Amino acid sequence: MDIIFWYIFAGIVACLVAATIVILVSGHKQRGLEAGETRALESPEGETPEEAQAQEEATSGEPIPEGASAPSPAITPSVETPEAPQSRLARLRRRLASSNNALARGLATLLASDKVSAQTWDDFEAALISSDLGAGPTTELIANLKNRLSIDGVSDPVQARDILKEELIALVGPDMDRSVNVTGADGEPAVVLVVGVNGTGKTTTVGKIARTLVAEGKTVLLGAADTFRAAAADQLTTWGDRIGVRTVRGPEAADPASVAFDAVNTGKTEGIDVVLVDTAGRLHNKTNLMDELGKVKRVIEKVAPVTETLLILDATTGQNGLVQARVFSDVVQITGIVLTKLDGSAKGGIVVAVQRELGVPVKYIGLGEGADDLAPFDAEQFVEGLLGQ
Ligand SMILES: Nc1nc2c(ncn2[C@@H]2O[C@H](COP(=O)(O)OP(=O)(O)OP(=O)(O)O)[C@@H](O)[C@H]2O)c(=O)[nH]1
Ligand SMILES: [Mg+2]
Repeated sequence: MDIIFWYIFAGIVACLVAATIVILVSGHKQRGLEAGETRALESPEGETPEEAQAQEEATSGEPIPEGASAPSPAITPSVETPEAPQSRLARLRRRLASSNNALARGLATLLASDKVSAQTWDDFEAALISSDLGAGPTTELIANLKNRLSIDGVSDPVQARDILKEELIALVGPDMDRSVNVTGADGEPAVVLVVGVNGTGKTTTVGKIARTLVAEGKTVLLGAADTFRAAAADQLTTWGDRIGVRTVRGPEAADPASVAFDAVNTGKTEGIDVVLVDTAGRLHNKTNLMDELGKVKRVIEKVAPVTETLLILDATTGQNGLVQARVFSDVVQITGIVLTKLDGSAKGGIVVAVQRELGVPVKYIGLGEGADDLAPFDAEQFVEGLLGQ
């Protein structure tokens, strides 16, 4: 009798355990199915749920715990909206008048003097020279100022400041054509080639220019023709990804000319407006590297003309930059200059010096490491920035 009771009891317990297992397993499957469906809805075409989860983790910065249900279907925007280029210099120009700015200091001393003596002029001249303005423009500016201040008999500091401002703007060249040619011929993309020595800010500038173009509603493609370091293509791709712009890249140590060719060719096939080509930093006195750069440009032009060749100069290198500028200009005809790092210890006079050296305008200035800290150059706003206005 006892044995029969225990048999029945064991049977009931076994049934209960089996039922519990069945319920648990089917509940788990159901949750997995729901999560999979939600991800499939949110994933772009062709993306696997695993890729989608990896992307979600990358976007949120937090891993999704295993087995947790999918987040609400609200789509988080992963693509940034860059700042419109027109407003940038107004926002950034205060960064020009740093305490290291010899030009601003010299002007302040001149304006603060009750009586402008020969010594004051000498000091001012020294300040202009040490602001990287260069000897020629310095002599010119001093002569014009002496002339105008004495002829007009100016003693009012506000009026004197206005005269200085006018003369500086004239030196910087308010009438130079600073437009960046980003319009390709019919059916061809515009091609912007970016060159310069190591570490001047080429890749960063390509990323920043891409943002200004996207803000203007243009379609953009990046070409990672710096195949020297694997990390260079990754760096560029990161800039592009932030604004939904694709990067064409080749295998490590690939021929940079062939990557540039592929990028421009892809741009042409896909009807892209502008292809921006980043190149490896190279010392201007390394002949083989400079030849390689010449080849990059020639090979691109088998597909479409290069509409803009921008030399990226680190403004903090001062007069040394001028030597680089000359050599680069000989190899690939430079059509515009980008002066980066003008927010640091750079001296604003370099703008005038480099334009005189190459006869080519400064088209953009870099004023910080932020993604939108690149501004189209404007002579008047630049001088106002130098004067701390
Ligand atoms: N403060 C400041 N830093 C800048 C500016 N532009 C670039 N940089 C910084 O300069 C450093 C070098 O920038 P990259 O863009 O990598 O320079 P690169 O010319 O591509 O370097 P290579 O490819 O190695 O020749 C980075 O730390 C940038 O953030 C600028 O306008 N202001
Ligand atoms: Mg680079």
